Amino acid sequence: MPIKSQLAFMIVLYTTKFCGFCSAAKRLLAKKGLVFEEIDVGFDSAKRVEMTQRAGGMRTVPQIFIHDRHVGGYNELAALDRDNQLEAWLANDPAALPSDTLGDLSEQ
Ligand SMILES: N[C@@H](CCC(=O)N[C@@H](CS)C(=O)NCC(=O)O)C(=O)O
Repeated sequence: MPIKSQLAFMIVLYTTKFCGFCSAAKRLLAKKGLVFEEIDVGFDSAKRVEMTQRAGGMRTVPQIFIHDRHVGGYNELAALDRDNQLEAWLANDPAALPSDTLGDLSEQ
């Protein structure tokens, strides 16, 4: 079995190439030294359907998951970071606040 398929990634990002919000999300995670699995849905319609279903109908990229829990896009990830909730999500803390309750996400 390839090594990659034995790894369970804590953070999964569905992305496309040439996507500024995807680059911003990857930059934020990389700056924190966090590793993630990236699933490019640009030319993979099955993966795009999988993304949309997992993301509750959201179709924009990126769509981000931590421990299989839906974060949202870059704005929601940035809100988790800004409001010091990212660590709780990474620790899979049930008390972690839902990303859509944080701040005014439209101001990112
Ligand atoms: N608020 C979203 C914006 C994401 C977004 O607009 N992504 C663009 C690509 S960079 C996209 O998916 N555009 C296609 C569309 O809107 O259907 C986020 O923070 O991730």
